[in-house]
Amino acid sequence: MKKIIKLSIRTYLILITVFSFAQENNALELWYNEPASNWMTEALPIGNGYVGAMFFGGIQEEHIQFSEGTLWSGGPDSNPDYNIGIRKNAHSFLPEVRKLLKEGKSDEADRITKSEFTGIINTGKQYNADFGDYGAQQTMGDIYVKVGHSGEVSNYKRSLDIGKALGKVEYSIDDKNYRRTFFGNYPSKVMVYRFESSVKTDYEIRFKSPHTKIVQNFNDGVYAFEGKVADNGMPFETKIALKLSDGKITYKDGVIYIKDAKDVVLLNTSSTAYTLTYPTYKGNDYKADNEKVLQELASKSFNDLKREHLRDYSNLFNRVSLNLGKSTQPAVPTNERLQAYFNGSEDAGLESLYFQYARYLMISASRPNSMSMHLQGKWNNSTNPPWAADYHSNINLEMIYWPAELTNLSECHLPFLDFIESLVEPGKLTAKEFFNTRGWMTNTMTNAYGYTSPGWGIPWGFFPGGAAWFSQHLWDHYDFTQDEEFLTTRAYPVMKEAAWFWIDYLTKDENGKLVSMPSYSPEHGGISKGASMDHQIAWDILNNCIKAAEVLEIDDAFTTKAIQTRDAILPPQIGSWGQLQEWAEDVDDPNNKHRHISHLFALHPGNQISTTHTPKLAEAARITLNARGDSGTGWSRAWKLNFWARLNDGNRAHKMLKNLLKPVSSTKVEMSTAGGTYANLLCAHPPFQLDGNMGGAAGMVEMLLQSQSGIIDLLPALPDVWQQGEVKGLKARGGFEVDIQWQDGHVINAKIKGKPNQSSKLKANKNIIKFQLNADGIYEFSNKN
Ligand code: FUC
Repeated sequence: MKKIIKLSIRTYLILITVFSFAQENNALELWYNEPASNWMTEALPIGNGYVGAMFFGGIQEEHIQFSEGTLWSGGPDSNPDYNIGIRKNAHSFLPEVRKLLKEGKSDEADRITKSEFTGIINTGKQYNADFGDYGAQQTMGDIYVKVGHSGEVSNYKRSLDIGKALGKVEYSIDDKNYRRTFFGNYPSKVMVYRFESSVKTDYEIRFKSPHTKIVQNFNDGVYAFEGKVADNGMPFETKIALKLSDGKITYKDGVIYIKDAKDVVLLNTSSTAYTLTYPTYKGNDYKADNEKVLQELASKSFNDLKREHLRDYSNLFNRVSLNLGKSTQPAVPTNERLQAYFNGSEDAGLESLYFQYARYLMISASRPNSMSMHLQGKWNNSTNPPWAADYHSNINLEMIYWPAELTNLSECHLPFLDFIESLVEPGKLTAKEFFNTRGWMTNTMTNAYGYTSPGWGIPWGFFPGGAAWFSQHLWDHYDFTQDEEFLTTRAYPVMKEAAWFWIDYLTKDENGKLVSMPSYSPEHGGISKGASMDHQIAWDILNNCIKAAEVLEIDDAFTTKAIQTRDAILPPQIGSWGQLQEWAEDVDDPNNKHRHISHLFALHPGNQISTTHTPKLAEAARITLNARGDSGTGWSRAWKLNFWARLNDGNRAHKMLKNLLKPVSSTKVEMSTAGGTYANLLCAHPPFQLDGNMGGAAGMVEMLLQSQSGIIDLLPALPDVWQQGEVKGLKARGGFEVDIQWQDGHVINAKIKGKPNQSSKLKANKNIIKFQLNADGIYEFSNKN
């Protein structure tokens, strides 16, 4: 009796939902009226930190693809000679190349450097265009759920509520209603997929994996697949535990058959033998992991898991809210909304949805003890994804983590910070053997197996700035959290080693200035004697080490050396057409539209150039940005948005946001101007790369709040279209949390939270104000002050 009542209430609720979508105005929802037909552009991402999954919402068959972040091909077990790409004494050519560069013979220097690095892949073997032993991030597999129903479908809706991190598929067939609910639960380490129907329904469930099968079985309602990656034997296991309200389960030849069930829940847990430990990178007891997860799940119902998930998710997500004013919020599917926005309809609601989506993606893909996000976050459906879905250090990985501290998701930064630490040991070998220096370094491409060499793909594989740029994130984590323990035990030691590399690598030019030689401005130009980005990155790491030493009250020989070196680095140069020079030589082409604008690092994410302290350099940066134009790949548009915000040009930054939100459907690799956003709001390089989503959100913060110069600057780059609005919970350096409310482009109220009695400066409506937090750690600014 009780059960019948419950079911009819549920049916009633389903009906209400089904008939109310058209009017529903959930500001934090992506929704569509068709199933996804393309993984990259339309399927919707969910995740539990460890696993990233995409669901399609097919009516006759649901397709859920998933990947676990630690599953990689390549590495030491793919080849017994694997030694993370280190070639002994590979630096012997450096003196000759330096001499040639000093003599101005850059063509010859370019030829020698390229030929010395070419052909050095992990094993010292010939460069292998198929990635060789470098490896790639791997999909784990796909779950297909066939639903036994037929008839005409009405009221179809596929949605993702990013306020709750719940994916949904709802539709009716005749008078029968169907609903699926999908989410990733981080505390219980499980992916949850529920299929409900108002009538008894049959299902067929299959798991498919591109990897080698070791064992597949079904016991006590739990399906298990144990497999391994072909080239390195990396084992993994995925388990699907079934919980049914009613009905009957049978299993045959890899297929689970369910008969007559109204409520079916799949609990999917996955683990691999990978560990983030150089040099072996394995040893995790993946089966014990899964067993433990399932044991703990035994006593939890779907509702328990959902409650636990909502508590965990809201704790992070609800820290920040954003309202950009005037929102038309048209009741059309998100793909149409994106198109309408691009065609010119004002939709501040879409902009804040895009901002919060980045936070959703980060919470779903980067949680303590999970693997660092890669080029696609945690979402990868391939064994051979674009750029191996690896860790690129010359913009991409850093950009992927830009919003972590800014948007109050400090914990989500940790997987990247762990990853950085894991690169120090192999990175020391690379520094020693390739560049004859102390310290650690890493080049353009890095993988899960400590690959830090310059040899994979020349010349673009060569980028000595990787480690120092990564280390900026360690400093930032301290700067935003004020966690001194972290600074002492984790950040500073790694930062210092990254700085040592630069102290040794920089050499004097003919004027006695320190330059990077040989150097290569990311993916642009030839080998040179002074890529500005290198100088700016070296300046940044040394400067951060000096600041860290001040905090920690360390004043040793290293600090002295760091100060001397920082101050002798060739500073950013202004060239003949007023531009900021990309190289030590004044050779920039004003017609060049290259996507990388590496030499503006000092403006963002660096802090060496600003409109207030170095207005001439800021002006040169502006000239460079104008010359490079407002197009580019996805991430390139996002970076330009951040640059314009740092130049205090809100309207131009907003224009870049619009350009980033250009609807794109192509999934092919395009290197110059085809960037934008897919229907599922993932960033299109193209193909899909998460950097643009994250860089876009970070840029929106830079428009509303900046703190890099020691002042909490409110609304530093507010565009005309955001005349009123409110943001709550953003973070500023110094450990402050900031709420801002504005009207007619002016700050009306602001609230700053931090440690009791902490003091700092704030800039609001062009005035700089010194403030001190009260005994409760609060300071309130109001326009009347
Ligand atoms: C860098 C960029 C490319 C792409 C790749 C993953 O090489 O230059 O545009 O984003 O990373």
